[in-house]
Amino acid sequence: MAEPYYATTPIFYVNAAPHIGHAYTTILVDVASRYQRLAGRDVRFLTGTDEHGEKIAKAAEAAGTTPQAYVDEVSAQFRSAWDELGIAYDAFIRTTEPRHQAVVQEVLQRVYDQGDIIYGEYGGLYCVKCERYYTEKELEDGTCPQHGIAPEYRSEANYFFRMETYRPWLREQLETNPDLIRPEGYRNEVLAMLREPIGDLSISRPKARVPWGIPLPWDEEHVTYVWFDALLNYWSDLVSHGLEERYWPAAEHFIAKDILKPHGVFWPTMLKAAGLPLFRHLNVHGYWLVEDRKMSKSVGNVVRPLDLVDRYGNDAFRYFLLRDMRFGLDASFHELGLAERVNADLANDLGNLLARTVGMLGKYRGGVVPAFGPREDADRALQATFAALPDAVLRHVEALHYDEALAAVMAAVSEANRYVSDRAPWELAKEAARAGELDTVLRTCAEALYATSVLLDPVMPERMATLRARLGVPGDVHLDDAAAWDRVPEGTRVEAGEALFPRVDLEALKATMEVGDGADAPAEAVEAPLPHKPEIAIDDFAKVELRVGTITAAEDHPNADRLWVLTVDLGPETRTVVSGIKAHYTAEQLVGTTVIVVANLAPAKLRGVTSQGMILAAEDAEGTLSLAGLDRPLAPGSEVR
Ligand code: ME8
Repeated sequence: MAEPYYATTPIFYVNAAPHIGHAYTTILVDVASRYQRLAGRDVRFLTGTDEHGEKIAKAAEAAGTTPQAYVDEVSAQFRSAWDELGIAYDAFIRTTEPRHQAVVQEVLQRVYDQGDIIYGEYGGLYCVKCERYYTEKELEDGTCPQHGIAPEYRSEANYFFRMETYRPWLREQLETNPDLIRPEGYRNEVLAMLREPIGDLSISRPKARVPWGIPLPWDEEHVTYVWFDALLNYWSDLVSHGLEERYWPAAEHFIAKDILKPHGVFWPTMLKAAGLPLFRHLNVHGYWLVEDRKMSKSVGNVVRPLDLVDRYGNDAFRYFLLRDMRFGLDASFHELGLAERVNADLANDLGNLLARTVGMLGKYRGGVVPAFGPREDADRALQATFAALPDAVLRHVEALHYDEALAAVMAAVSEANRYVSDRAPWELAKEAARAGELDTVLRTCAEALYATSVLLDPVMPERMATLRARLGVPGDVHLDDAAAWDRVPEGTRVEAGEALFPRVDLEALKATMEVGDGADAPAEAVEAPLPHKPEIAIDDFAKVELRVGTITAAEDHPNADRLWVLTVDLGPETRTVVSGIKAHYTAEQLVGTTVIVVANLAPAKLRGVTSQGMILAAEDAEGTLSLAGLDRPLAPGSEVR
């Protein structure tokens, strides 16, 4: 039987519609699952929604509806967003489902019966958005590090899970199994948390205050809704289908760093107390930042995934997210970066290989794939590059290096493009005696494209299926097909068509961004980057001759009120420079001032007076002008370098 693989996303809170961060984790797990399916493993992919609690109840109240009606609606929004993003999950769990609640109650009772849940009074600083207490030390400037808001002091009689008891055990687990939490930086963070007492975990609230939760089986006056409810989803879904033995040992959790403590500390200790084995890995990624800030509704920088899908297509969007984030680190989202990535990798490199291959097959072989002719070293070298990729890609994916997996495939696509240029099939086509070689080149290109379509299938399932259909070989694929080099057999008819990934018009995009930046920039938006001119080489800059000058006279321009006609002493020479700074400087202010002059500017007539150079000045956003000068006196004519 195929080796099992069980991958999970966090279950998302239903107090807001999904944004690019939720989409990222879910796409990531979709891609991870699809690679494992492609490699023949027995995959189960679970996602879902976290529906209980105080903030959900408040959101429902604000929406003027009941909690149940509210969570039904928002949970459905998540599901339909995942459908649009091509997420092939196997199971979707909602914490309000009876099948989940039954498992939570069963586990709670077990842990309670063995004495690991106690009743007590607790006072502390509570962040309602995180639904947990914080220690003073965890706060940043007195605020919750996730939400930047001050937690409120709360004191309540609740039930507590005796988490502290399991601290030594958990440290030992992390030491003997260094891979359990990865990348390593997050494992170290958890180890640091475990150096000091972790306290006991509050797991219930009085029903009278917060009814929206799961009743404790031994005390109907209290409900659980916090982490004891949410984390158990990973287990309850399996139990409700009788699949726990098959999949639990292969559990791979994917989360972002915001919920590291609940997953790295609460969850393993809960599992231990419940007598259950640990998951296989906790995989922790960084944040998508928008213009270097965390996304938030109040800043107004929330990026909606479906808007981007509308503009760029789902597969291109998925590709970008995985290619441009290094797992574990934060990444900054910018739409221009997305557009540039789509153009460079997909429209240019991959699009070019497809257009060339189909074009040449049409032109030289009537659109029909030939058998291989004689093969040379160059043909074998390209085949060898692709043959190594299925293993390499799977290794990268299993090590969470998604960006490197995609970079490796795209490097092979670039190599295929270079191969076409080097083998110059258009030259081979001129000589009848080289028809066999031409066959080899055309067939090699078709196989390279097919292999690419398999290797990128988990990331871009829809477009890669279209690519295979264009090559005349639709149908299911396995990762090994990428190395087979015989999947586009002789006689297959290829089809030309529209570009798989249309090129994005970057200039038009930049123009809309400029308009957009002014019109809907949120009040606290970060400043736009400088509008840089195109980069120049040092040699270009060296062409500009800048010299120190002293203004010796400033006269009115005969034909223009806003211009001064300046006489500038450059040492051995005197120049006349017409300058538009009259609104900023009087003649008295100017005469005797040291300035920087562009000395080799071609002379130009300005309203009838010839100007022999230009003086440099800076202007700020408010329109205040300041002449560029020197911080100590130098002789006129000295060169500025
Ligand atoms: O915490 N960048 O739900 P949640 C990347 N219900 N990923 C991001 C992100 C960003 N800027 N913002 C959010 C909860 N995410 C609990 C989880 S699990 C048993 C209970 C993703 O709706 C990322 O996966 O706040 C993060 O961990 C998750 O959304 C938090 O989702």
